[in-house]
Amino acid sequence: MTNRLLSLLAITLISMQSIALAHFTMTYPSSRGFDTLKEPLAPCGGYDTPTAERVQMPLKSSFIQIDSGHTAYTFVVYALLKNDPVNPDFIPSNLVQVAQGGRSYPEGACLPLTFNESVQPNTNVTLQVVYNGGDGLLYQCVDAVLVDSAPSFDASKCVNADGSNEPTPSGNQSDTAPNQGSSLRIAYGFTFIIAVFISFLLV
Ligand SMILES: *[C@@H]1O[C@H](CO)[C@@H](O)[C@H](O)[C@H]1NC(C)=O
Ligand SMILES: *[C@@H]1O[C@H](CO)[C@@H](O)[C@H](O)[C@H]1NC(C)=O
Ligand SMILES: *[C@@H]1O[C@H](CO)[C@@H](O)[C@H](O)[C@H]1NC(C)=O
Ligand SMILES: [Cu+2]
Repeated sequence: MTNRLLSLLAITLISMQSIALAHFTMTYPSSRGFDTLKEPLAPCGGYDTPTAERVQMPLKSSFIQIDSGHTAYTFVVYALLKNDPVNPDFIPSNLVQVAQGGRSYPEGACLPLTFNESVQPNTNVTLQVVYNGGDGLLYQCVDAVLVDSAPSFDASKCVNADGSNEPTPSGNQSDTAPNQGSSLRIAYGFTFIIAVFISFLLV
């Protein structure tokens, strides 16, 4: 009976650990696809094929909304201006950085994108989010078309879980990130050690 209880506790702790490893999801617009285990695979988290239908995104005041499982992270968003990109196209010489920064709170975050003047309306673009929450680089992509007017694009989806309502310009806010990141990692590590210890007791 005690053993059952202990193993239940160990399983619970281990599954909590997996939830903590949920990394991040692209919530708006939806990414090509999400798979926790494949998210570390460049360039697009295991989803190598552009979607048949491209989502309309505005050239100005554009953004990507993500849901972060990590409390602290940095990110870079790249644009690849190509109609049917394949994996070898995702090389530095083809990628233009359209956002960069860091956040020190989990869950919803609005990542504003800045396209330069030379990008014309109706340009096909694949946006690649590269996210670093401290457990390796993670990738998500969305295939879009940049337009002057995007009535289907819902600006109200741009929400920051820390309550800040402005899409922070693509600045560098990573200053406070490292401390919180490491304390979070220590907490996860501690949970893991306890789980392993309980499992050991059962042997
Ligand atoms: C502007 O963006 C285009 C495509 O995104 C890129 O090819 C070009 O180098 C950029 N120009 C500048 C000045 O950054
Ligand atoms: C953009 O891609 C779509 C298919 O997703 C294609 O039909 C369209 O011709 C492309 N636009 C340009 C400007 O090449
Ligand atoms: C971000 O800010 C930190 C601290 O101010 C600085 O050391 C770092 O170079 C900046 N990174 C980028 C990419 O600008
Ligand atoms: Cu993670």
